[in-house]
Amino acid sequence: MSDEIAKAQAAQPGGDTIFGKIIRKEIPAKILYEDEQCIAFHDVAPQAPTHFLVVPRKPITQMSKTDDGDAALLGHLMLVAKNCAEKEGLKKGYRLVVNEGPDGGQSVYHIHVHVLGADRWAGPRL
Ligand code: TR5
Repeated sequence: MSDEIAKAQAAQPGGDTIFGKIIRKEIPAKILYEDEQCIAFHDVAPQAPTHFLVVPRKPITQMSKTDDGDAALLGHLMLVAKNCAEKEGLKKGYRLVVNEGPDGGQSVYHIHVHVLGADRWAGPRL
């Protein structure tokens, strides 16, 4: 089993996460952008030449726990992802990914949008 899959299978929802510590500036991160609703920072283990995360300050654990009241926040995360991708110079495109639960490969239970640019696997996909 790959390290990433093992981490995802072992991860448990609930409690504070490493992203809470980054949001509170208790541990460092390469921050690209922040506002009153969210923060964007580079992934510590990039899966593409450009790989950053957009994370809401609200500690929603995962996509399956969102509801209609989160619609504006979720939309905001997407727009911040787009704006940061432009600032990072991803002119030829990028992927936005949200992993959900053990089978979705989620390892950190604080919802986040991955932004992957200049992905060597980019191309037609589902
Ligand atoms: O697997 P999911 O979708 O939950 O994504 C979690 C992501 O968080 C992975 O891509 C990790 O590489 C990333 N991650 C994990 C840590 C971390 C991080 N990104 C930035 N800074 C991090 N720190 C300081 N510590 C981590 N454990």
